[in-house]
Amino acid sequence: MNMAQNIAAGLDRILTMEVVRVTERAAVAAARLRGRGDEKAADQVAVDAMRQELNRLPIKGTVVIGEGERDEAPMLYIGEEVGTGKGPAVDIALDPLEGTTICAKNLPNALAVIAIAEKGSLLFAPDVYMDKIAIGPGYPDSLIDIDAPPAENIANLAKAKGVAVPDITACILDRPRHAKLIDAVRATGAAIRLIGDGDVAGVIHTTDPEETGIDIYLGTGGAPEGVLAAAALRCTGGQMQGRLILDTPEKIARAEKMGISDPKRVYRAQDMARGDVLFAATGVTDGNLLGGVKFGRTFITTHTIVLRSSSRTVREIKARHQDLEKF
Ligand code: VTB
Repeated sequence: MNMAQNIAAGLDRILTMEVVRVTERAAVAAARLRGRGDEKAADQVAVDAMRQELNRLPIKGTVVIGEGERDEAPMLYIGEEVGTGKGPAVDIALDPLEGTTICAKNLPNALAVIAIAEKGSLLFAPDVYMDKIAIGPGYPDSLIDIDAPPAENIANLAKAKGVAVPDITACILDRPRHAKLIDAVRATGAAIRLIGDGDVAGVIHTTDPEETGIDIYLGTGGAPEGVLAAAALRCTGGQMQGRLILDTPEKIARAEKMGISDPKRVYRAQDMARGDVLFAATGVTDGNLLGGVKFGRTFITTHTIVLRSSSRTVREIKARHQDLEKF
């Protein structure tokens, strides 16, 4: 395939730049409510801001991972049509404020996040838990296995990285449900970074261990967040496996309605986000990869990462917004 065909086959390149405004705007809105202890308010302003900017994009977009079902989320609900309607038909996964509690407490790694993919290429994940494991790029395929004990995955990773097991750091959500997992990882001698929220960031951090200090992500978190993280990994490289936790007949039925026939299926990143994918995240609070929004006297700065799967380009955009009116 030559370059022109390659471009024609995927998403419009222009979108890579356009999409930055969407997460920037949501991040600025949420950042104004950092550290106020009000998760709901911060989320609400981020949703409003993201929706406004998204509706300016020249796309015929459908939200497939959003704020919830239509009856529970008034905006950016699953199935909502977004964009100007004039442009390519795309599916969208979004989280205007990933880490609402982090933002409310002003702790690291709250993000505004979006992934845009060709129509029909994102997993319709119900809002259930997903068991996840992820590592960064540059390792042999199938080095990790979601069904293997954590000790085995960590030993294999250490060997492939050429370091001792105690030099490996695993990122895990700090939840009582992870007590056994945490014990198992500690028994190996590896280090753990416990995070309060924000497992999209947690998974992405595995892709740049030198910068973030995180080699592997383990544990259960939201399934929608799993799809967003998978979209990012498709662009940066890295491996991820996820399995929906469908432990009640009600959840199995809900998943079935969304087209999931095998409740035990293990999804790799490339199964959750197929085809050409764009991913953007803007830091709301300061984090390991992205700086948070900074409010200056005469300008606002934002820090965004924009990724595209077909070219594997990783762009970091530090923007100085001087027209404060637009926010
Ligand atoms: C994670 C995390 C999110 O939900 O997916 C987590 O990334 C999982 O749910 O930031 P629990 O909080 O029930 O463990 C969040 O913490 C919030 O959406």
